[in-house]
Formats: sequence, structure tokens, C-alpha cells
Amino acid sequence: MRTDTPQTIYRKDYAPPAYLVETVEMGFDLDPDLTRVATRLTLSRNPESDGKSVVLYGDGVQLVQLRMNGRELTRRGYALGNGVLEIFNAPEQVTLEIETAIHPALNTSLMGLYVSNGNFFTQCEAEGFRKITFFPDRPDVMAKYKVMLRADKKKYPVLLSNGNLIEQGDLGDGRHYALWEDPFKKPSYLFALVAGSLVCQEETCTLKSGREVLLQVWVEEGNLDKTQHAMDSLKHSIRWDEERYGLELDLDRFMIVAVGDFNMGAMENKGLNIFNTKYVLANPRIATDADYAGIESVVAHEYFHNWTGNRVTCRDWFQLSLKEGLTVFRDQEFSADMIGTDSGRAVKRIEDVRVLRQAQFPEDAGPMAHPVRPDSYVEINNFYTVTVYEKGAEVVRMYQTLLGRDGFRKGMDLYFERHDGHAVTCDDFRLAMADANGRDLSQFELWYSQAGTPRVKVETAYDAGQEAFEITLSQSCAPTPGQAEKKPFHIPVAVGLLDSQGLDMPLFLDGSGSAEAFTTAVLELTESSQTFRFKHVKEKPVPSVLRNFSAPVHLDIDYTEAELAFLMAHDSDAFNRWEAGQRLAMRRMLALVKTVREGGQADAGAAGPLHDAFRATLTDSRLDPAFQEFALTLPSETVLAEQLDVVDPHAIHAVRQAMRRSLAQALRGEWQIAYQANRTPGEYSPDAESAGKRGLKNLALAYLVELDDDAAHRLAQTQYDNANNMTDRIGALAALANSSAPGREQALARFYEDFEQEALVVDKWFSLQAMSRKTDVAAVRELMRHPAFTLKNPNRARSLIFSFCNGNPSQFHAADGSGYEFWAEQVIALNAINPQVAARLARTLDRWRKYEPALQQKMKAALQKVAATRSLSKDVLEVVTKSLA
Ligand code: B3K
Ligand code: ZN
Repeated sequence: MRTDTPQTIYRKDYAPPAYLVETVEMGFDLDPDLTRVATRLTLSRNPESDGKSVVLYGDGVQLVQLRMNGRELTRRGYALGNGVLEIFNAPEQVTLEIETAIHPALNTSLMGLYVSNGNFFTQCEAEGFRKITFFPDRPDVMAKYKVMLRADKKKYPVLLSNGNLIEQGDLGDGRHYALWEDPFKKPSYLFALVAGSLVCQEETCTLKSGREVLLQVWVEEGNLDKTQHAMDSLKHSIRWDEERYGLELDLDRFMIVAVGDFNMGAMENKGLNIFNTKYVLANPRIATDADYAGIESVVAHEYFHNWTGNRVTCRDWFQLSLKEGLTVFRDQEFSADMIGTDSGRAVKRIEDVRVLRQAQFPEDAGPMAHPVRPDSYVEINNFYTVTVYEKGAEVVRMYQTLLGRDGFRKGMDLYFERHDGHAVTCDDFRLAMADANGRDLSQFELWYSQAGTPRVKVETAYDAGQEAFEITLSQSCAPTPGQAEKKPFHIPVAVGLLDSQGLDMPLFLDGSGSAEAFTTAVLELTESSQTFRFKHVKEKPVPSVLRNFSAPVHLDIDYTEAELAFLMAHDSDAFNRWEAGQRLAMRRMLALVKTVREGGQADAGAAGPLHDAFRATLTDSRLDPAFQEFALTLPSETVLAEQLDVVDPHAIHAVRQAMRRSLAQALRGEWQIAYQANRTPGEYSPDAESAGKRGLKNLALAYLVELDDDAAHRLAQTQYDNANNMTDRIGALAALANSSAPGREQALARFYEDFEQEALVVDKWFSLQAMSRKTDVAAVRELMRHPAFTLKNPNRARSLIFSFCNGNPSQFHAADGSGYEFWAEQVIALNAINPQVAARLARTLDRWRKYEPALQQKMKAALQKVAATRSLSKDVLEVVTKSLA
């Protein structure tokens, strides 16, 4: 917490550090109430800087002693204020001995060293290391670490840190020690320690090179029946990175540790990944198919960071997407490869694009919009965003689309060849891609520097006489904060042409120089408007544009409903088949929203073409159930809201609900058949095929329950009673919770009793109720009084508060503003406990200006209330200030 005005940090102000650190030796005397940390640093002047001061950062740490080159420094020898310790006119070579004192048990921010359920954990990214000791805590300072941990042997039998265990033993006084050494240079944000009472599953794994490595998954006692999936995911990740990128695990030992109190998903500390329990623990009793998939992808993500993030790291935090965008892209590709089938890959792509549209497009159009490589920040933790991560991954994917898979691999190889062991920039990555492929990618930089989602408009013309088909692409991008004018982006637009049979036509792109026919062409749009001409086009085609979502843009294209239904049925590009269905639904829903806004009824009955198209998808037995599930899910309320100039959340909700009911009614028989056909009897397996079936079956159930009749209630109740896995159980419970089934209350109560001991399942229980259409603000307040609720645990806070504020729009936007008042209270309460979690919740009202005036005023008042709160963290302050600006 601070009272001074928070400072804005600018990318343009980057300057190399005056001193570089060579070695770090640390000794920890671990005690929850008072931990002493003795640190010995060797530093030397950086030839790339002319600075003469050693600059160290510290945040909330007590400085006990400071010695330079063997001599104690008095207050005359250094300046300390505002979290900066500066030693002026230091000699060329410096050895610093720093002793600090910290209070882990009081640390509720979960940054630095903290206690969770009696055990010690650390989280240092982005700037948590400075909560442990004074240090040049910036990612371009890379050093080798040796860490001695000392603690009570009974309470903390396990002592872990990065790298290799060198030595361990007793200290004689009931305490013991462990000495760890990390052979690789690393930035301080990758430092980690864990101490406590934990158990592990371990396996050895033989790398392609023949080297054997030790893999461990550490959890609290009683959880060893939930670690196999994480272990398997780790082994698959190791294999995949060897095969796809030739990247080998560089340590002899790789550890994953699960912790119940954690601000985000997981952290890639060198050799000692620390994970939110949510992304480690799984067995069929407690975890859903989505949980299994989430664990696989997060384990992979953190493992992949070992090369993209750790071996090659970021020069400064503005370059965050250098590691995050790239690593998300890598984990997306890994998950797609793990499914293995073409349709599985397409489904994974659809899922990823859904996240982008649901969360990143709104961010890019709101007050917190920022480029993938931001130009400034107040609190860096606020920039671990969907833009840096997911849009960043799209930007990396575009290199692969432009250069091809082999070209992309060449770029990756050159990137490691040039930069291994260094802290670099997004430009360095782009140059490696360009140089390895002999391409000029300078215009591509705009994807890193310009915020906002570009809009690409498509116009076509067919000339039967010439057998020519022309596609004109025009691009624009709306202003974003601080960027009024945008230059044209370099946009890869993948295009196919369908003949009247729905088959791909062979493509001959004029001027491409290639005589060879292909069926998807990647058009490179680099100007504001360009026309591309296809030859030998025998009949007027239906174009399939932006196949596989080849760029993160809005696509404006005029299709008739018949063309959309045709694409939905025939496009060889599964992504665009899904997209056509979404467009068809979106168009109908937007028209209905207009009707409702004008005082009409949300009568979805006349949605004929949509019903037919959905029926065709639902009954096509050649389709992958996972694809069917996505194709039959209507665009979300958030995605709909983004299409409107003025958002009326109640009209949107009413329309989407009416649409769901009409689809339930019109396709009732088909839903019932799909429900029966997609049962997965026998032992549970989380594989993609079974998960896809369960997904479609549960979607069928959700539609049928929209009818809210006895038959649907019975179906849900029976599924609940007979479920042998969490996916089916929670699917049934969610259906019941949204219904007026007589067994609703009893099922909710029974679920809690059955799973009271499983924190992650209790989270699901809160979350499901928070998102139920039957839950209003008063009911959420009631749930907060439940003995299992606490704001201190981020997962629990997210499960109830975030789920309600972000996942239950019709109740959250209650006309009296009570949802917003609730939001403000919770942001303020969380701010005092955990600024990072509070700031995430603060983002909920980002888009307040888009809402209808009555709601807008109430949202603004809630934002102002938060902004006026005393001792606001800079995390929350930055978010609400930018929202109100
Ligand atoms: N690098 C961490 C995120 C750290 C967030 C700090 N506020 C997890 C990840 O992206 O892998
Ligand atoms: Zn990451």
C-alpha cells in the first residue's frame, strides 16, 4: 500500500543496469513470524552503462545489515527511500552482504515469501523478489544462485529450491538444512523456495539424448491419488518439446509443487514450478474434463517456459509477451497435437478463439487497451493480460502462418542460437524470424506497437466471362487510449473458394508466380486496401475467408443466410464451418435484441434457417461430438454485447434465453437422441473423444432443461445420481441449479456434503451457484456467509465473487445497481488483502461506457466509490483511474 502518487513507467526510458550480478548466495532461516534472509551478492560494473551507483529494490522488507566489500555501510554510504536502495560511487567490483527480516505469515498478497496452510512458498514474478531481499530485481540482471534453507525439521521436512540439491543434513537443534544450486543464470523473478510438510510422486524419464532426469510432483499429504495426470502431462510436454523444437530439459531434476493459495495458475520458476492446486490435482471424482485439459495445458505451458522465458528471458517487463505470447502459442499447439485428429485440432482452435473474443476483444476496445508490447504501466502485474498472452499468441501464430511450419522452426532455432542465456526483446524475436527466412518483417512490428483489434472488410466480384474472382480486402482499426491513428497492419488472410457442390476449388492466385494449385491461399494484406484476383474460377464461388482464424481481426463480410448455412454444412475448414453457424446465430440474435429494445417480444420462433442449420449439425453423425458441442453453443452474452453500440444486458439475456428455449423446443427429439447416443458408460477416461461426447451430452441436457419440464428434471436428476465422474455430476448439477426442479436444493446440499473436504470441488459448488440464473445479489451475500467462504483464498474469492460479477450478467446488472455496489465493496475488501486479486476484479466494469445510460451512471458511481477509497493499492488505482479517464 502506498499513499504517494503512483509513478508511470515508460518503455522508452529503458536503460541497462549500472551493475550486473554474477553470483547470489542466500541463507534463509525460515520462520513464519520472522524469517531472516542473508544474501551475498557479487556485482561488477556493466560496460554497457555509465552509471556508478548500485541500485537495489526492496518492498516491505526490513534492512538489518548492509556490508560492502567487507565493511558495514552506514546511512551515509547509501540512500534508502521509496523502495529503492542506492549505493553511490561504488567501486568496479562489489560484494554486498545484505541481511533482511520478513514476516511470511502476515503476507496476504501472496507475492514474495508467504505461508499457505502452514507451508512456505514464494512467488517472485514480476517484482516479488524485492519482498524477500534488496536486489536489482529486474529481468535483465541474470545470475547464478546458491540457496541454503534452514528450518524446523518436524514442521518443514521438505526444503526445496531451484536447480540441484547439493547437500542436506541436521543442524542438531531440531532443525535441518538443504543446500541448492542452480547451474543456470536466471533473473530474480525465477527464484523459488518451498518448505513444508509435503509428499511427492516421482518418476524418472529418459530423454532423447539418453540422459535420465528425475520428475517430481509435490502435494499435501492425502493428495497422492491426484497427481498422475500432472505427471503424465509433464512427460508428454518433455517429449513434445524435443520432437517439435529440438529443445531438451537442461536440468537433472524437475519439480512441480501444488499450493492452495496462489494468485494465478502457475509459475515457471527454474526447475521448481509452483502451481495452483487447480492445475495439478485431478482424479475422476473431483476433476472435470475441462480440468484435465487445463492441467495438461498449464503443465505444458510452464514446462515450455524453461526455454521460452527462462533460458531466453525478457529484457524488461514491456517485453512480457516475448515469453508469454510465444509460450501460449506453444502450449496451444501442444494441446492440439495431444488430441491428434484434424477435427480435434480445429476444436482446440475454436476454443482458443472463443477466449480471444470473449475476453481479449473487449479488452482491446476498452479503457485498458494496450499493445501486445505495452508502452507504459503503473503496476506491471496489471499487464498479465489476455492481450499480452492470447493476442500475443495470435501474433506468434501469424509468423507460422506467414512463414510455414518449417520457416517458423528455422526462426526459433536462430532465436535460441542468438539469444540463449540472454534477456532480449520482442524485436529480437521478430528479427530472428525474418533473418532465418530472408524476409522483411518490419511492418509486422505494428502488431506489437498498436493496440486495438483491426477490422477487415471483404468485397468480392465474379467475372464469369474472364473466369476471374476478385477479393478486395480493406483494413481499419479504431482509436485506442493514446493512439488515435493506426497504420495498416501486415495481416495474413487465409482464403478458400467453395464450388456449388461445397467442394474446395483449386486456386490460382494472379501474380503469385506459382502454377501449382492449392485450396487455401494466404493473402498478405499490407495496405489499407488491396485486391487479389483468382484465375480459372469456373463458377461463382462462395468464399471462405480467414480460415482457421488466420489473424486476430474482426471480419466484415456480407453473406446471405443461405450462404452461411452452406458454409456451415460444407466448408472444409472446420473453423469456418463453426464460424458460419455463429454468424447465422449472431445475426438473428442482434435483430431480436433490436426488436426487444424497441419494445417488442424476444420471439425466437421464427428463426427457421437457424433451426434447420442447427438440426443438420446436430444430426450429422459424421461430425465430431466436440465440434458439434461448439457449433451448437450460441455466442455468449459478452460476445453479443461487443457487437452493440449500447448494451442492454437484460435484452441480450432475454434474447439468448429465448433462442435457447426455441432451439430446445424445435429440436427436442434430436437433443434426446444426441443425449442417449453420447453416453460414455464404463470407466471414466479424460481422452478427447470421450470428453467430446460428454460435452455434447451435457449440452443436450442443458438445452432440454431450458424446457423446465418434468422429463428434463428427471433426466438431470438421474444423471446426477448415477454419475461416476465430476463432468457428468457437475453438468447435471448446473442444469438443476438453473431449473425449478424439485430436487434442486437437495442436490446442491448433497453435493456440498459429499465434497466438503475437497477445496477445488467446493470452489465449483460456489461458482456454479454464483452463475445460476436463480442467484441474485442477496443470494451471493448469503453464500459469502457460508463457513467455507473466505476472501483470503484467491480460488475461493474467484469462485464466488468473480463468477457472479463476470459470469452472471443478468443478475449482476440488476437495474437498481445493487450488483455494482456489491462489486465495489468486494474490490475494496480485497484491496486490503491482496491487491493483485482486487485489481483483477476491478476490471469487471471496464466497459461501463458501453451500457445504457441508467446502468452507466450506477457503474460510474461504483467506480468512483472505489477510486475514492483511502490506501488503495497502485494495482487497483491504475485500473479504476484508467476506467474513469
Ligand atoms: N509467468 C507466470 C505469471 C506470473 C504473473 C505475475 N503477476 C505464469 C505464466 O504465465 O506461466
Ligand atoms: Zn506463461
